[in-house]
Amino acid sequence: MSFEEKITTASARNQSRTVLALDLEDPDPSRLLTKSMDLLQSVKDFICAIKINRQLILGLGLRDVADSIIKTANDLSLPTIMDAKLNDVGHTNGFIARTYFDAGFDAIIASPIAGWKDGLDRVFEAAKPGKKGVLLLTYMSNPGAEEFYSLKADQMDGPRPLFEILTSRALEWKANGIIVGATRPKIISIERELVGPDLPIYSPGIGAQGGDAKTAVEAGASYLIIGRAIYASPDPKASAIGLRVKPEL
Ligand code: O7M
Repeated sequence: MSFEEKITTASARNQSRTVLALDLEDPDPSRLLTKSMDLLQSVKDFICAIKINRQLILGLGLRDVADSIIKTANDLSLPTIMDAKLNDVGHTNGFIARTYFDAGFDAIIASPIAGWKDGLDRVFEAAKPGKKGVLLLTYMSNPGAEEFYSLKADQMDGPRPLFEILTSRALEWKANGIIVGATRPKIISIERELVGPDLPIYSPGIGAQGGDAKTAVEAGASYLIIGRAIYASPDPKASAIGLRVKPEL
């Protein structure tokens, strides 16, 4: 199954749009692993994918993440997304993407700012043979993101904000989804207009960063990336249930 088939199937099965951001921290690797696995078991029926970022890879090492978390995710039929935010020249982008895909990740996150030629081209090349996914960051959730993503740049048809240009590139390059902060529902709706109904929009920034799950979905988000509102809650399972926004039938 491709990444897209896996996430749509899990979303329908668990009636959830939640991508769990597994961002737990602990200086002791074995405690970090236990906490991560416990969390996963308690929310597995209420999420549709798992996002892992570099802080977990730094804490546990890629091999341990592959042997424990990715293996468990596969057993639970939940796809895994590596939040690498790739943004380098082609050969290192390609190496990093291949390494994560070989370890078992179903999708990877990259920043489109590096451009196509000898930049993102290698990430898309690495994704192709195994039906892996590439998700591109087009507008971040933090307040400082406005400094750059809203800057206007001259195009053939006049000045356009950077985030709109990045979104057009995501379509052109056939990305499997774009990432737009849930803290910016207006931007989500503009991007939804630009990409049409089919390209998934992933929205982080729910709860701890001030975004609201239902508002983001109403604005056009397809999936919600949620971390602290679940794992830092006194009852992660109840929070995962409470934050669940069901996919349309
Ligand atoms: O729900 P939180 O705030 O605890 O965590 C949000 C997660 O989403 C965390 O894993 C961040 O790395 C990620 N994220 C953002 O918070 N904002 C962004 O603009 C982009 C991301 C992200 O997932 O980028 C790929």
